[in-house]
Amino acid sequence: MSKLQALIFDVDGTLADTERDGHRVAFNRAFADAGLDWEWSVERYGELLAVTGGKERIQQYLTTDHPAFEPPGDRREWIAGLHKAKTAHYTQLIEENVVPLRPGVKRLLQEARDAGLRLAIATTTTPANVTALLQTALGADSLDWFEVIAAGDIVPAKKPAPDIYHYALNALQLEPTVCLAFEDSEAGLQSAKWANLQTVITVNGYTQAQDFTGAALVLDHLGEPTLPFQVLAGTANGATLFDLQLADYLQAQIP
Ligand code: XBP
Ligand code: MG
Repeated sequence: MSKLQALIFDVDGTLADTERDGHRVAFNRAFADAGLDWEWSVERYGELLAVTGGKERIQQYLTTDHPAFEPPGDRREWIAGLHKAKTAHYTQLIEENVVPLRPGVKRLLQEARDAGLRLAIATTTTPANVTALLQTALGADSLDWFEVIAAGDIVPAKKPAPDIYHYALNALQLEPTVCLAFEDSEAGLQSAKWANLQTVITVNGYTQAQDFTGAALVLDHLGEPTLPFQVLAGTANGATLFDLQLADYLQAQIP
């Protein structure tokens, strides 16, 4: 049995609850800037999250909700421009600190750093969004905490495809058996599972009813000393917060 060597984190919904008050609001602001009367409600956005990736989400929304809409010029370029405006709004919102990190995230990252574990990120979101969140929530040097930041269009296929995890594992030069992934969604779990990673899920409002079959552990959040987590599926070996002892325990279950 090899020892745990790296933790690989998803960003949206896992490090922070960015979708409802971050991404959704930014999309709506970009639509308004473009003179479009489109407004993604909290509920509708939850449905649209079935498609990962912001550009892909806009494309899907056009197909289902505005099939007759003809963007000026090239459709792909127009979507890319709209998405660029969304990214600008999103990073501004994040820099205004509207979305805190989820419970236990900073604590676990610090514990992992102190123990010399390697850290990586595997996310669908645009790299600028990751930079804004990490620097705002964890400080200017926090990008350096992560040996690999695999994000956005760096791979051809977004989650649930495993490409982004393959990319991260390849950059780390590690086998999946010595890593643990952290995700919040079914698409994220699929992506990690197809890359043969054991995965810990922390659910959120948008993902709590999803199917997490095959996850190593499903929690409401990672927990803090004063805020114990709830185990929704799997066994946490009596722990009340997610620490490296629990990470080692889960990794030891890998056949
Ligand atoms: C997150 C996403 C992202 C964000 C928007 O998925 O689906 O698309 O909603 O980001 P995951 P961009 O947490 O599984 O990585 O607009 O920058 O694409
Ligand atoms: Mg996510």
